[in-house]
Amino acid sequence: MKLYEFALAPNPRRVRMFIAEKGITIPTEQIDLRTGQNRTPQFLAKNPSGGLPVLELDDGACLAESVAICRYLESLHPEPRLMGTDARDQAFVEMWNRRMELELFTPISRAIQNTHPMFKERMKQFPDYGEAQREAVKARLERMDRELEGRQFVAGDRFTIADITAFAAIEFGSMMGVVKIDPSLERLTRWRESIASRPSAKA
Ligand SMILES: N[C@@H](CCC(=O)N[C@@H](CS)C(=O)NCC(=O)O)C(=O)O
Repeated sequence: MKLYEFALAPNPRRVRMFIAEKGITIPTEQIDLRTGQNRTPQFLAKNPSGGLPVLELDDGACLAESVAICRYLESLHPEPRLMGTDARDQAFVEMWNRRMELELFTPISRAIQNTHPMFKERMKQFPDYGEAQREAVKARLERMDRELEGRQFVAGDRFTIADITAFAAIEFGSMMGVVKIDPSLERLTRWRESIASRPSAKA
């Protein structure tokens, strides 16, 4: 197996964290998004969408989409369970992971893509839309602070893929100047510190 990824990008970071939490090792190859290495014919043959990460299996098949990769690794290496235990738990973890993807990761990405100078040359930007997404991120983080009342992690009392998704989004958003967590959001601050202290956060 080989993981194609890029150290600075948030989706590859999700998979790296997942792998680190599993305690497994998978060889990696860096694909530099800044120089368009993901748009070469060789890479598009692996993933026509051009996105990272991609997990190349031993038979040459290429699996894209971060959650699909995590799902596959969870099946191969079930412990620790990061995508839920029984049917009920798995469904709730998925619910939270999708919320973190759709309601946090996506608006953070949209805000960055539409306002950050780094994307100016790469795509048509709509700054007003970017600003609106920034506001949506702020509101979602405030809601997340309320959701964390009485629970240690996003999906309850166990660390799951939903924490990984939220953490990767928030750290990327902070690095790119779109996320700033107000210290008054104490539960969110506590959660973020606790995830940041996990060895997998260094992955
Ligand atoms: N839905 C995909 C998104 C993959 C994606 O968009 N990755 C970004 C990096 S975080 C990327 O490769 N962007 C470059 C591009 O699409 O050209 C996933 O979950 O893996």
